[in-house]
Parts: sequence; structure tokens; C-alpha cells
Amino acid sequence: MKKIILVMLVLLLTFGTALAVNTIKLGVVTKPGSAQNIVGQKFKELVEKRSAGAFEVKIFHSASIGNETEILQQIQMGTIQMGVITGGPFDTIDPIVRVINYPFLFKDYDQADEILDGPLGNEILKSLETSGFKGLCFSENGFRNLTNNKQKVTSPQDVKGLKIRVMSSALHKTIWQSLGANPTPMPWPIYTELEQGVIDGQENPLWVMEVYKFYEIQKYMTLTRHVYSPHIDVASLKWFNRLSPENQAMVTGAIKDAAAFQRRDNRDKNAGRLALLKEKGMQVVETPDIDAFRERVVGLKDMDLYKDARVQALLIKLLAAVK
Ligand code: EAX
Repeated sequence: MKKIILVMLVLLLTFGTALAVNTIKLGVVTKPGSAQNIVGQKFKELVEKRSAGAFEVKIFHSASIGNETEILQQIQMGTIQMGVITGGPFDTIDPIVRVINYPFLFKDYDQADEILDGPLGNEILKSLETSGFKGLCFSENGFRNLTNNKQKVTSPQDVKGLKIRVMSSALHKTIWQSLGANPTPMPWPIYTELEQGVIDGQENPLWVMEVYKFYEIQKYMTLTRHVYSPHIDVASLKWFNRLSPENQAMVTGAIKDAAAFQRRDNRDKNAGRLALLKEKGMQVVETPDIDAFRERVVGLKDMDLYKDARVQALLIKLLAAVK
């Protein structure tokens, strides 16, 4: 009898452990179909396939577990394991993130990829370990563009006094102050505030105007491309360090592949989105006076935002690398 119980116990332990599924909770603030979710969905598909079901990924989206700052705090506490988070809100946790959100930094996607996937991007990911994150890679929100419901904007003069919602980020607020707007930091989502006219405008990549139907409530769009907005794809450092080396490699490989997939997907869709937004009635200024916009923000690198020696040093390296 004792033997039978023992055998059963051994069987239970062996198979019980083998069957236990490891759950990765991943948070994004936006809704299905959004850039962050496309990364999350692809990651889920790859991890579940590559681990042969030993891992499952549960995606928490649409701010169901809070805004991006709150998702980051939950990753730090270890109550969720991963997140795909826009650069803006991340810079309050580690100011080094401001370096990659610098206005008019990258001239095109190739340059953004080269820097973010190279040693400078890696320096940023590595830095996040001091605040409890394993920085895995960058996916993208994309180049940000201004929309508003007041007037056509072709130069910074037209921005004067516009009430613009910005991300919860001192950098983004300063950029829009420098451009002459009246910026208000607010977490995502912002449809109601736009609809009710609490704010006149906002700035985001093209997919946002389509997925969140901003064409219904924003008449004017200007292709300012003022900031290339990456997502930082992160894990809880404590959780990541407890994974076996094989599983660390599996998770890292899957999120990198998901990010590469999503960047391509985003870029492939942009021409179609622009056409759709025009068709929906948005008045689009495609070639604004970018030099005039750029002129207004040249002083940013000398501001307090970048005064931390580590941040300043990396910014200088980055500005030299994109020349
Ligand atoms: O994708 O809050 C924002 O404006 C961000 O770009 C958000 O991730 C929407």
C-alpha cells in the first residue's frame, strides 16, 4: 500500500510539474489592433509554439490593468511579468529613455533600427535594470504627427495656443511648450477629452488616428514626424532572472521576432492609413515647414531634462551617430 502511494506521489510530482503551465502576464495600454497589441499577440503566438505549450501568455489590454505608468509599476512589483510600453511615460522611471525620444532625431526607419538595435539602444535597455526591468528590445509606435480640431497647421506659428494633449512625460510637455502650444500631459486613452473639446489636439502615429477613429473628431492633421516613438519591450528583472537560460533565450528571441514583425507591419500599412484618413475627411498637411519646427527645439539638449551626466553623455553620442 505504502509503495503504491509512493509511486502515485512520484507520478504526480513528475507529471504535475511537467503539466504546470507557466503564465506570462503582459500589459499594454491600448486596444486590440493597436501597435502594442500586435507585438503582444505575435509574442504570445511564438512563445506558446516554441515552448510547446509550457508557457502561456495572457495579454491585458485597453488599460484594464491601468495606464502605462501603472503597468510599469506592476512589472516592477512583479505582479505582472511583461509590458510593451511607449517611450513617453517610461522617461519618468529612467530619464535615459528621453534620449531616444529626442525630437527630429532619426531621419528614417533604417536609422532608427540601426541605432535602437545597436550598442546605443542596448545601453538604454541595460540601464533599465537599475529600476527593476529587463529591457528586451524596441518595437514601435512610429513617427508622431499632430492632429487638431482648430486650424490647419503648417508652421509653429499655427501651433500657438493650441491645447495639445501630450503623454505623461516632461520631455513631451517641453517639446510642445517650445513649439508654442499649451500642452497638457494625460494618460491614454483620450478620445472623450478630444470629443468634448477639453483639448484641441494630440499627436500620435498614423495607426492611432485609424484604430481609435480620431478622424471622427479631429479635422486637421500635419505630418510633423517630430518624434520617433519606440515602445520598450520589458520584463520584470526578478522574474526574468529566475528563468532557466534556455527559457530566457526563448522569451528574448520571441519578443525580438515579434518586434521585428510589428515594425514591418506598421510600416507596410502607413500609406494605406494616410489614404484612409484623407478619405474620411481629414485635411492633411503633408509637407509642413519642418525646419521652422526643428528650429524651435534646438535648445532642448541643454535643458535640465538632459542634465544628468549619464543622460547627457548618451545624448551627445546619439546626436553624433545620427548626423
Ligand atoms: O499608442 O499615449 C500615447 O499617446 C501613446 O502613443 C499611446 O501608446 C497610444
